[in-house]
Amino acid sequence: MSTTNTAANQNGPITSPAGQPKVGIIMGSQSDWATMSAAAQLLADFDVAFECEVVSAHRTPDRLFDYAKSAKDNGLQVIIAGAGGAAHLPGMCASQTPLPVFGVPVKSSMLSGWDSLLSIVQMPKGIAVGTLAIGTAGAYNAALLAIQVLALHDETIATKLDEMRQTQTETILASPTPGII
Ligand code: RP5
Repeated sequence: MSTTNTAANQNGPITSPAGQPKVGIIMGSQSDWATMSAAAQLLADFDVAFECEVVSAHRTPDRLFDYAKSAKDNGLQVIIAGAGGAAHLPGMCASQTPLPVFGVPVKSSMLSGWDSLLSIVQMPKGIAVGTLAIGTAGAYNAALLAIQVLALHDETIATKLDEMRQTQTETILASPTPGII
């Protein structure tokens, strides 16, 4: 399957850093990109190479199986899968790869993402999906977890992660009084 490491949304393209993609970001529809672009942006900010694909569990099942079965051999180390509604994508992907899969529930129009959350989080025992929060916070944190996994064996990423967390802490400590920035 051909993959891309540049994805575009209304805010412009997010281009992966050069090199072998380590993180695969898949989503069930183009409509999920508004949410999942938060994951791509954080990986780009951390200089972690990624690839992005629209892969639907129910509309393109063969494409999903091809992607998941070949992901490890293709050099990926983590997969982030976002979907909305009856969100089978993360679980079905996890069933076809030994790589860690982080699932992002996309906020749906009818049930505000409760459907997405419950269908991703309630994996029966035996196949694991790490489930994140609904929406862009979940997509961002999925990328953060992917970065934390990679940091176990990459000192450069680990150092950036430490710096990011330190900056976050200092930002709060610099303005601890509500309403006074
Ligand atoms: C799911 O159905 C996708 O993940 C998306 O969140 C939802 C709606 O898809 P579209 O109708 O916008 O293509 O498969």
